[in-house]
Amino acid sequence: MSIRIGVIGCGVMGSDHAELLHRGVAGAQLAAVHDFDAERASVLSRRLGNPRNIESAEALIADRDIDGVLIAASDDTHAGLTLAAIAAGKPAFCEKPLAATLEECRQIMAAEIAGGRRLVHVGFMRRFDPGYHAMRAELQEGLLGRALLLHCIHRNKIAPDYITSDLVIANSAVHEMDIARFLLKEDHAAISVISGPASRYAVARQPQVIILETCGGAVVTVEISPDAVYGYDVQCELVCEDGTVSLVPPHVISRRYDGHDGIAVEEDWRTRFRDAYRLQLQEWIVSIRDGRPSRGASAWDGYQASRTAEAGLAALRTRQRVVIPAEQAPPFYS
Ligand code: ISE
Repeated sequence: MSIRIGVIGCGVMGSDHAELLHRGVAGAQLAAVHDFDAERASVLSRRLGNPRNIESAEALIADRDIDGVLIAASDDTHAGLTLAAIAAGKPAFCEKPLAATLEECRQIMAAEIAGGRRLVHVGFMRRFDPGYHAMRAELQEGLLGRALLLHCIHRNKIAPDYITSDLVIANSAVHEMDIARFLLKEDHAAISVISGPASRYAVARQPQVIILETCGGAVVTVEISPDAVYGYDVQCELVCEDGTVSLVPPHVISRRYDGHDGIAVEEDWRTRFRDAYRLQLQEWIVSIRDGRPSRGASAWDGYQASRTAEAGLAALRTRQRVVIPAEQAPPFYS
């Protein structure tokens, strides 16, 4: 029997997830959609096999014919909807960020713990990217020795107008904060941020260079350029005692055409991480079918990423190195 999913939020990310559930994920059924703009939900429903268009998010979560809830509505709704799914005893896939505040993240974890079941998956899709996966496995195998440094580059073509310097940290760099924890298996201990000059394409925000220090002593450098113009580009190199390992852009062809020889640069994260998004949803569906927690980012992971992002915002404002106090994961999450 298929796992029946209801998607809340039919914007760019919600539509992509809905489309994958409809066409690209085995064992899933796109059973319902909801958007505060009912017409937008109808258009999506018509395009994807006519799942029910349910009038409210609450009704969708409570619906007896929905097995799991995918939350891709605006960031400020994430906490309330995730808490409602937990209260209904249903698995919730929540797009990043888990919540708008750390207090809300804590409420979500408290609700999960009180219910005694891990129900929350946070949509940090890079954890399912085959490249990052292979890098982590390489480190685990131990051939390269201990990890010393991690260099991350994250460039958007041209970020949307609403992206401010704060959001460069909270919306974009948060992926690097999560993937660094995932690769190195160490929490962050401190963060520093230095702003570069604004590009002439977007004077209202600046590129940021971030330095993260991990609890184990590794150092992570992160460049976030929201307006790189030439395309979407994510790079990562892990420097270990005996060698390094890097991401290779996932392309199967190189083209010689019109005076150029090379591989195309992606437009945005939706194409660059297409496989990661699909594999992530596949794992979520299998976890629901098997009645176990998803192997993706947990509420604890979502909370840790948000803690580092919040410390990053303080570092951006004060131009000081900000210490992130150590917090032990509750046994429920280990
Ligand atoms: C966006 O919200 C994402 O999540 C993308 O993965 C990231 O690359 C982009 O910078 C963000 O704005």
